[in-house]
Amino acid sequence: MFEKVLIANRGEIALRIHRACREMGIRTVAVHSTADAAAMHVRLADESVCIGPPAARDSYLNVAAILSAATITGADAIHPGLGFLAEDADFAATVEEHGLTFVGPAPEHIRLMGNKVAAKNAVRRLGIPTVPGSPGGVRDLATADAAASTIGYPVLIKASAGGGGRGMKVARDRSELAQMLPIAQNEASSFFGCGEVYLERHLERPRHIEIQILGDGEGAIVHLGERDCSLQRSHQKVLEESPSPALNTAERNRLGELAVAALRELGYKSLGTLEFLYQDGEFFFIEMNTRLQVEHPVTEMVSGLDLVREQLRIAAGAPLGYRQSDVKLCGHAIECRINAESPDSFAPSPGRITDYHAPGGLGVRVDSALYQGYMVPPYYDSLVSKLVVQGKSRNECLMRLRRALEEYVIGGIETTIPLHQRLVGAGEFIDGDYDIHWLERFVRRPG
Ligand code: MV4
Repeated sequence: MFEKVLIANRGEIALRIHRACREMGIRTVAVHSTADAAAMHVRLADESVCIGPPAARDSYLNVAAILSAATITGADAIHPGLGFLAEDADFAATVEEHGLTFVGPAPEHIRLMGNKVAAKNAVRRLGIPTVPGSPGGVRDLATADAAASTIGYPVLIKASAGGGGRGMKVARDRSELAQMLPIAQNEASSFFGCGEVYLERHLERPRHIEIQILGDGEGAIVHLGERDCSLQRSHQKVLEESPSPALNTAERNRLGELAVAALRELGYKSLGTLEFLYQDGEFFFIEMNTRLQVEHPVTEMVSGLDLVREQLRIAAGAPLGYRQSDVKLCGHAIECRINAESPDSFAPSPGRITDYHAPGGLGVRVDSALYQGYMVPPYYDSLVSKLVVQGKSRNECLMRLRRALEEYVIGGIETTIPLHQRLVGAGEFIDGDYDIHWLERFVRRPG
């Protein structure tokens, strides 16, 4: 096992990784920007190195500074966390070239899944249903319109190097396609540094269901059930749950078995998530994430596995050590993402935490790097806490979640706790009756 791991991240996820390392007897190195000198991940780590000024490009994305920090502290592995460098195949390769271990998949798998067209074609060949779309990138209107006619309008124009929904455009007919294609191409090059776009049939009201995979790259690979991530606004997930209220055991097993077979064939190593749109009883693959995800705790709560420990074990060359039949998914878990934002306008609300009291009790988990007196900096993602609740049934989970949300005190800044309090009382949410568009309308309803 590693002796020392450098955590190339910040906030709650850096703390989460630190905790797994601690339990495994691994020493930790925190890296931080000047804005994060007093952050909890820095305070708890065995060692810390300041890697630059507040702007992420100069600190958490500064590859040279991070590698220097790893070298001077004698770390033997780098955990990238999520966001920042977690899905940068070049970074993963550079880490390995420096004789360090990258805690994550092989660089070639990160690279493959980073190109959305290549990813779709690869998984389709491995037996996974994908959204009908153009066979490759589309450059000009003639190619695009021919593809759209085969697919059937409305179509969605997506960036090949994209993901997360930025720059997507809907076209309902040829004239909208003519109008939107150049806009989408321009946005793709400015957002992602690659102007290639592709087309997909636009699914109008799907759910977003993703399946968690864990493999050792040597043939041992399991799925850990799904997460329903349909509750989002502006392409930011707000609440995730497992299992999905929309799936039955047969559907879950079918999807899990397809995903496992495909990734075994690929020789996939480490954690990974296959994202699907689910509509009218059918699954369509859209993208794969090759990293630990924000919402991993809901899977941990139903599976009983520590996903970061598993990631570290596998990166260190250990075999998975269990089979699908050993994986037992129990009960129900829900995660509420708590952001430092106005619950009404969603305007960022950085500032000093004046009061802090986290909920506790049976089945309640809080992943947060907040503490009383901490200053939430304005430079980064506004996620400040994840409240994760588990119960034997979805109803028990909801009862516990309402109670935990009532107990949670975060004073001095605005947070989205009041939005979650409203959400857990909404009839459609209680019934599990929602798609990817439902929350956008709900947040505009008068409270
Ligand atoms: C789609 C779609 C409808 N049809 N693809 C948005 C994020 C990116 N990962 C994929 N996204 C979508 N792709 C087809 N063919 C609708 C979305 C989408 C969405 C997906 C998941 C969760 C929330 C969403 C919100 C708006 C649009």
